[in-house]
Amino acid sequence: MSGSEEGAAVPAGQKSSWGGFIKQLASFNGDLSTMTAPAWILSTQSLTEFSSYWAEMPRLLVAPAQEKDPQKRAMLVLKWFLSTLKQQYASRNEKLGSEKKPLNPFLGELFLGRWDDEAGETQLVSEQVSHHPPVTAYSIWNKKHGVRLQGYNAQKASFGRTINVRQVGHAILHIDEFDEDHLITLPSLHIEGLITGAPYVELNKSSYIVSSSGYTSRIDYTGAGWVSGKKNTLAATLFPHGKEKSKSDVLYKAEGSWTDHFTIKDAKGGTVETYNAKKEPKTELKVADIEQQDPLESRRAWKKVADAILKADMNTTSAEKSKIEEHQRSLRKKEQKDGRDWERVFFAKVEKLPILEKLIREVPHGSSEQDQTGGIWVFDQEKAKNAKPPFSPLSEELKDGW
Ligand code: HC3
Repeated sequence: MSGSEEGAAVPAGQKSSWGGFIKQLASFNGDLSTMTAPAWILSTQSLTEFSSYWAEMPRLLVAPAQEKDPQKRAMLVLKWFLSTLKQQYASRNEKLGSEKKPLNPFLGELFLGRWDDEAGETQLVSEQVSHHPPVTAYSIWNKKHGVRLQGYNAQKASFGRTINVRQVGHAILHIDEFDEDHLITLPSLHIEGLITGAPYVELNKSSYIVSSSGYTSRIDYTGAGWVSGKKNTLAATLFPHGKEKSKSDVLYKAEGSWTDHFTIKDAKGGTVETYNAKKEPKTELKVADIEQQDPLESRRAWKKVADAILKADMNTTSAEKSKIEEHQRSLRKKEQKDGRDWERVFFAKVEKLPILEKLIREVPHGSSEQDQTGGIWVFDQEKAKNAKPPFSPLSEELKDGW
């Protein structure tokens, strides 16, 4: 049987459920958290974990902090961003053979971890700050290098030929040494391989990185169905603010593949950076043992569901999922009765974020879209300082209030 045949990758005996899933997508309402998929395509990983994909190579995240020239710094931020794409959008495919359906985080779900390597300690806090719409916020920081990445995201999906996903939200990389911010917008994506039963992500359209030092990068994504004919193709240009249309103002160009390799060239065409996604070593994320985790921490909260998925025990999977959902419903009812809202552990909602408002103006048609993410979410130092143990392994560090 050829790999491109309808349902070729669907396990034996599951073809009709897969066919039913595809048919049901035609009436899909756009809220990915309400999508029900066949059991064999369920992932044991919740979306709160996905925030870690931003920093699996901490040395690339902190590299811009060592560069004195703002133009080169912006180029290194572009290089780091492009290096995260494979982890974000193709790593599950590589590990599991296809893109599975992640667990829908519950309100207040946490995912905490740390990377230790030559870049020092890089820490991660990810929190589900909204359930309707589903929004995940995160903060990733490396104190030694004075670098912090903060962001939040939601997804708006639609179904045409396939599942199309527009990401709402943004990330901001702050570099202390230069008091500089880089606003990062998030690419759109769609799911390929639905027909064969081996779904994978392709990126499309464009995303931007806008620096407070005056530079913008525009990244264009194309896939197999385009002129290039190649999967996961990227082409980026870096230019001074407002010069997107002027070819002579391009300072750097990046070209290649986000799952294979790309090069960055300067205005004279000289190669200044190369990156090979297949060779670049990753640092393993350290997460506390499940027994030491807080009940709100993702892997502890979902353990019974994840164990049942791994055993392909669908009755237990849905029974354990229902327990979580019912508990959440009763919490919401109680909050409503008491006239209070769920207290987020690490993040707070703000009305305005001046740096976002300022930098987003450089993005064509850009806006904060805060109506679609339940507000603008920022890491709250005070909340983090007071976060009760055992939000390990971060608790001591968080108390520093950095
Ligand atoms: C669309 C997606 C959920 C959202 C995932 C996001 C956008 C989350 C934020 C991360 O930073 C980046 C990211 C990567 C992958 C995105 C997922 C790919 C597939 C998943 C759908 C909900 C699953 C669709 C079901 C199925 C069976 C076709 O895989």
